[in-house]
Amino acid sequence: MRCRSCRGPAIIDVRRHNAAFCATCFTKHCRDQVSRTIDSYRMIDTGQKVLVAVSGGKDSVALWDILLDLGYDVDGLYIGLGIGDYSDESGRYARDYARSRGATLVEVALPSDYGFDIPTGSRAAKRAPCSACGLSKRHLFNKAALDGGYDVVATGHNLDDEAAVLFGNVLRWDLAYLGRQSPVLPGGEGFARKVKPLVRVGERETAAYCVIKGIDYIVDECPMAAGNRHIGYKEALNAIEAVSPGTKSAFLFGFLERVAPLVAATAEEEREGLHPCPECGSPTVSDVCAFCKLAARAGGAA
Ligand code: Q46
Ligand code: ZN
Repeated sequence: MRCRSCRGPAIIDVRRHNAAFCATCFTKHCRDQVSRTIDSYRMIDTGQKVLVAVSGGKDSVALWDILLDLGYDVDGLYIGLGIGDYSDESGRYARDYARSRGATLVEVALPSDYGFDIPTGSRAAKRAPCSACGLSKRHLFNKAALDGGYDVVATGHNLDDEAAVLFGNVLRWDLAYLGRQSPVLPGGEGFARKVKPLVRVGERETAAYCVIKGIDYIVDECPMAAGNRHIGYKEALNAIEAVSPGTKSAFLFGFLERVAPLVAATAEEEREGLHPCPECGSPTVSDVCAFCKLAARAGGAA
């Protein structure tokens, strides 16, 4: 196996690109994929401040690393979700990485800042843990970005994540979610722009990137992920990808190019019904926003 770029001995193959790379050319390839994604979706304008949501996992630390190497003005944001040892450990990885690069890590903790954690919140609100967690993270990413004067929030969603989300939305023909599925969600009244610069990079590649660059990350899965539908969708897509490399990427990018423009109007309509939450000021379509409702049910305070 020879490196596609320098013809030296390769250490990793990327079957969907029908290519193999040596360590140096592979990290460059990852950076190039991210740079190309940022440019083609106009994710970050010159001089803009970026806040990258860092969980301590491979995707988010790899993204932070790549954005720093590309020269962006980027700080990290770690959210303590109060998921026992998993949260303690993941926070440590995020802090260690920040220290290793002399980078700034903004921290927010649900238990100490809002008086509840994800296990309690999900039980109190009778929501699946990942649903309570997802809505809390969205709220807190946005709030941290607005409070800190950041223009853009970047998350580490990779190709496998986005293809699995798309697969789930298609299986249910959920047009509202399909309309919102984009690598870039525009900013606006009460919203920071949200971007996913890793959509062209696969999960196996972010792991390899971290290993090659000597970046430590939390390997354990979140204990609350068990039974999560998302995992089943990923496995189904992996089975297809194994026999037909490139399918995952064709599925996602075919949707983004050809179908997303047709369903975008559904998301637009939703945005028009937004007004500030009377409790916290975040944009919402209901009387009180989902995060404030969750915090109230869990006995905390937004
Ligand atoms: S942290 Fe939260 Fe994930 Fe854990 S509870 Fe689910 S959504 S699995 S990325
Ligand atoms: Zn609110």
